[in-house]
Amino acid sequence: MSKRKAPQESLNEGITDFLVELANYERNVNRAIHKYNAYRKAASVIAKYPNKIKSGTEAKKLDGVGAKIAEKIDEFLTTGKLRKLEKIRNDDTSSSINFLTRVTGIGPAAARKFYDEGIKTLEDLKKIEHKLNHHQQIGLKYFEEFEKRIPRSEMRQMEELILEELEHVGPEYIGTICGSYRRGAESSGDIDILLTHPDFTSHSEKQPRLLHAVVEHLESIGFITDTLSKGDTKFMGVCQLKRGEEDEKDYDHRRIDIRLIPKDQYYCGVLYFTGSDIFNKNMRTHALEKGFTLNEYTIRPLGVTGMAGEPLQVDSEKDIFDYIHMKYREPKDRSE
Ligand code: DCT
Ligand code: MG
Repeated sequence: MSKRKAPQESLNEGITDFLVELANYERNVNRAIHKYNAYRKAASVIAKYPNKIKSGTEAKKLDGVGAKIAEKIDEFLTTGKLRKLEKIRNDDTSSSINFLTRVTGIGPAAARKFYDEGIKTLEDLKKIEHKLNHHQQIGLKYFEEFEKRIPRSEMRQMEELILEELEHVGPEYIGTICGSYRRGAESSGDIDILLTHPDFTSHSEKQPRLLHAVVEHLESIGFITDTLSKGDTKFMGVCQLKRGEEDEKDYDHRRIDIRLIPKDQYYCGVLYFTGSDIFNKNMRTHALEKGFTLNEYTIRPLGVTGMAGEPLQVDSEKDIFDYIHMKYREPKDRSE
């Protein structure tokens, strides 16, 4: 999961920017995930709105924009700023905690703890490096590089390399680069790869070798440079493209997640990890309305008592849309 979302370009950029800033504040400082979701949702519907918003009342007609957000939009449109945000930006606690959470491995709770210990800046973190866990140390080491979004052209090169190397590890592997890249984004925050293999299903034994063989191979060719965590089905780490002869400088280190998914759950996984997160939420809600429960693993019918039944067979993403009577949406049309 990437930390820095691409700014949403739209006619109403001023509004969507302040909503995203408020969202991050609620998540990182107050740990109020519902408020975070509400601001993100409002930002996302406003980003898609084709007109320049002239008042809170106009914005309030959109699904996901309530009275309180409408009020803030009015304040922003009339004064050009938001007192709440000015306060947050000037508040030492909020700005420090918000900053610390930009380091991968530091979540809202750890950020609060560091802040309480007087650790507020990158320099402070460097001084107590020995007290950080391995994940946080790597986050610190590559802080500047991880802040940069990955251009689509570089994502394409990595996709080509990964899929080719996968073939070398075993011709039966199936791999998909999901996340914002699959949705066609011009830049991505990280690389989200899903893998499956016909030998691995939800009924078979665990097969960590299937994942580890791929990781070890990508390490051996120097593509994977660091490991943040490595489990039976999920690898989190760092990768870097090798500089070619025509390249003027080295490529940046990038965050990479690789997940091994049972074959029968692959398309639920691909759907989920393609996102966006807001699209997923809306699709889950739609599924519930149609009497199904959908998550990153399975889609199951809900009985009259609300109990979930056995997982339905899924052989493509489209199968999932079909079950819940939703018109198929190409990845590029899944921003919400
Ligand atoms: N996801 C989700 N809910 C979350 C987090 C993630 O449904 N709370 C899914 C949807 C996207 C996918 O996982 C990958 O997550 P990210 O990498 O955070 O999102 P992204 O769309 O790939 O964006 P970015 O370009 O910033 O990586
Ligand atoms: Mg991503």
